[in-house]
Amino acid sequence: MHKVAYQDLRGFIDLVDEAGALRRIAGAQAVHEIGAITEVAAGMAEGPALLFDDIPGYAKGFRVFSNATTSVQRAALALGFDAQVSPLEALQAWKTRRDTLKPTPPTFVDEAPFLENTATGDDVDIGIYPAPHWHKLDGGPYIGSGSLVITRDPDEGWVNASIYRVQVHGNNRVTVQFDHTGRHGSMIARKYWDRGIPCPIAIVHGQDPALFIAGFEYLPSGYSEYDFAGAIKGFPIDVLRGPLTGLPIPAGAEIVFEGELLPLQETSLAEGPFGEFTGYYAADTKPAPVMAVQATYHRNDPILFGSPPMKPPRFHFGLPFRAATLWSGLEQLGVTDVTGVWQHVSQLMTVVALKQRYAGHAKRAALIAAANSYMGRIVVVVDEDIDPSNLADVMWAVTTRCEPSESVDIVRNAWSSGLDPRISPEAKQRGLTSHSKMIIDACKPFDQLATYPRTTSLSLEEAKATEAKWGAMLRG
Ligand SMILES: Cc1cc2nc3c(=O)[nH]c(=O)nc-3n(C[C@H](O)[C@H](O)[C@H](O)COP(=O)(O)O)c2cc1C
Ligand SMILES: [Mn+2]
Repeated sequence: MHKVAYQDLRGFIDLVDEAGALRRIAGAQAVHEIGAITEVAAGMAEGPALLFDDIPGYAKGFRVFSNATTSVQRAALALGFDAQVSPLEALQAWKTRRDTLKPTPPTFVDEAPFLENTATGDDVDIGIYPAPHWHKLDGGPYIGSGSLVITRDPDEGWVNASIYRVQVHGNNRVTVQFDHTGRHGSMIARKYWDRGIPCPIAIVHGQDPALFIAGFEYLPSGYSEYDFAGAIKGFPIDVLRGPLTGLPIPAGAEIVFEGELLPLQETSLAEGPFGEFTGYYAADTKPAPVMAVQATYHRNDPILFGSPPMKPPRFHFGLPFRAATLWSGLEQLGVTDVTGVWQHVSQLMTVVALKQRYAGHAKRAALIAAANSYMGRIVVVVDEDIDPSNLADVMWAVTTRCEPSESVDIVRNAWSSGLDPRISPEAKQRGLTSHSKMIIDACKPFDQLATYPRTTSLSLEEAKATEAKWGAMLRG
């Protein structure tokens, strides 16, 4: 069975360090500076992961880790893949494995390092943790930008563990922000609130990247992210029953909050604004449910996991996991000969590569991709000689195989969201958060396949073979 080479976040950081991709930074301020450095590093080609220490105003050893999986290499490492394969090969390997993953339930254990430091009741002070102000206009410090929020369905008993942002509002108060009421965390909380009781909740600030990836996946209700993360790792996640809530908490967690998410109808705080993954602010503040933090736990010298949204193409994951899901979806719907799917600009542009078999094949794939591209305005289809992960190649196809007057379609009133900066405030007010999508058919016209001017370029296979034989010499 496929296994990853790390147990917990620290194990992953060690692997990143061994790969030469970790930078230790001392003295950066929690207000805007950690965020600024994270953004600049994420904008570099294969930019490094960052471990901040000696943060002014906080105890030495209380660290922040950012850009965990922002590079292709580290996203592949998180999945336990050979970092040497090409980005598209890594995504294809993930697609294939994801299709056959066996849910792997967690194992309960009795000890966890996070019990090294505990505080309850009046002793709770979340101000000891270096929660960054990530972007300049953010409404406050966010201790949770990539934190795992754990709740249990009161009727069915299954445990949800997903990523929702967490803003600090005081010594023992945070808010949890659900983008919409269909989030499992929101649906579960509402079941408690409808009975007039608060929802027991645990938040982990510092989990391993398998849990981070699982927490981002669209899983069906009832499918615990713990089981998915165990499947990614190839072995079960060790969990400890939370002393206060009884919720399963990853034993390898760095910082843990336990408490109650108070009924939104009774208590709320103004949440945000917070910089979004589009590179813009979406709204001013909105009322969000409040967690009363009743207990905190942390390992000695805890590491706060941070994954702020940043201006594209910077993204939480160097491999576009949702493109893999779309790729397998195309196959399941019977679209043959798809040679690759990728998303650029932080998921806002989707590219499908395929070998055309029949007239309309490319458009069939493009329409499915368009329908499933959340907030994405541009969908491009290219032939099989184009690597969809290579934006320069994709644009070469667009500029040499697409005739705009014939090859572009606009699909109106399609799936976007209130985060879309281009939708007018009036439309959003009316609940109209759809936009249009441009489909660019950058494939050679089907009836010209045999006669299209031949390319001067090496095929993908030839380029790969040449790289294998001569690459070391070229790199010097
Ligand atoms: C770094 C990061 C931050 C996120 N922040 C939020 C958030 O604040 N609110 C939200 O509803 N979804 C957020 N998401 C998206 C959800 O985690 C994602 O859609 C997940 O599949 C939801 O899980 P669920 O179906 O269990 O609710 C974030 C994802 C990532 C990777
Ligand atoms: Mn879920």
